Amino acid sequence: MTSTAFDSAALAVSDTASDAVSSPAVALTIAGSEATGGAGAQADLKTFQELGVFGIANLTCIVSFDPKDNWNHRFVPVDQQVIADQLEATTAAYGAASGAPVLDTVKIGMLGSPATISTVAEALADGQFANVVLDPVLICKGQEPGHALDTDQALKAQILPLATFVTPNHFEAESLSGLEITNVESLKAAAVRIHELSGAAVLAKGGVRLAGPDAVDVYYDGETLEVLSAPKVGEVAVSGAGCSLAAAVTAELAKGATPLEAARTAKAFVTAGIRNRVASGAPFDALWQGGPR
Ligand code: PXL
Repeated sequence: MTSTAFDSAALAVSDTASDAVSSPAVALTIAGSEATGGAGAQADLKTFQELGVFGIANLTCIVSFDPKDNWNHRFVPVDQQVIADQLEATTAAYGAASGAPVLDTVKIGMLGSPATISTVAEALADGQFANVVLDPVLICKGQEPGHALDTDQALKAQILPLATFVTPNHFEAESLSGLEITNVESLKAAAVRIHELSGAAVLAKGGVRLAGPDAVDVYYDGETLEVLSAPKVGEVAVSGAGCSLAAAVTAELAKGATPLEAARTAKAFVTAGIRNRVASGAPFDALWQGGPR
């Protein structure tokens, strides 16, 4: 038997030893499905599991890349009532009154339309969530630009004010801050500006978009400004890096870490996942959440 093979004998023993229920930290991702498994809800759930958190996904949309059309994104929204139903089921199962592990930490990934943004904002408004991690996925390759602009504006107006932690990439940080980002100094300025706008802790990602040997991210929470840096692994972005970073922050917050600790752990998790990435026939390799093992 290899070390990774499933050990059914050990399972049988532990089955009889205890039937106590488990109480892991729990976290919800409200996100889109990305069919190839690199990004979106799939990346979030894998990250939660690797970090010891019971993961829940409520789907907002289904994205299927189109290999016949330059890998543009085919985007299908989930019906608004179905999104609301998922949120209702989840918050009832893990609400404060449920007697179950309490769900107070949520990650928000791709919402994709103004209608979905309103549905999600409404569900978050009752304040169940102490930690709201927003990965402000602003544009989906192949989405119609007019539609994407409405979505950006709705996200800024309705979801950003609810966030306690925001993880913009280079493009999203420019869009949210209104600043041009060309180096670490301007990335810092953008992180400060986004904190001022939102009140949230900010982890602004330079990734491979800034020149230099290191992948640099900037953390700012109103008091602490910290540059998180790791040697770049190649110069090409890896699918799922942004989703997994925000998901790792979410998992750590669900377990009780401070925002700064969560940011540091997430950076290390993603760096190891990129080093051990999975080759894909799509234009980007995919981050491997098992990499840190
Ligand atoms: O990486 C951003 C992202 C998030 N969520 C979904 C996606 C993508 C990118 O493809 O498809 C569902």
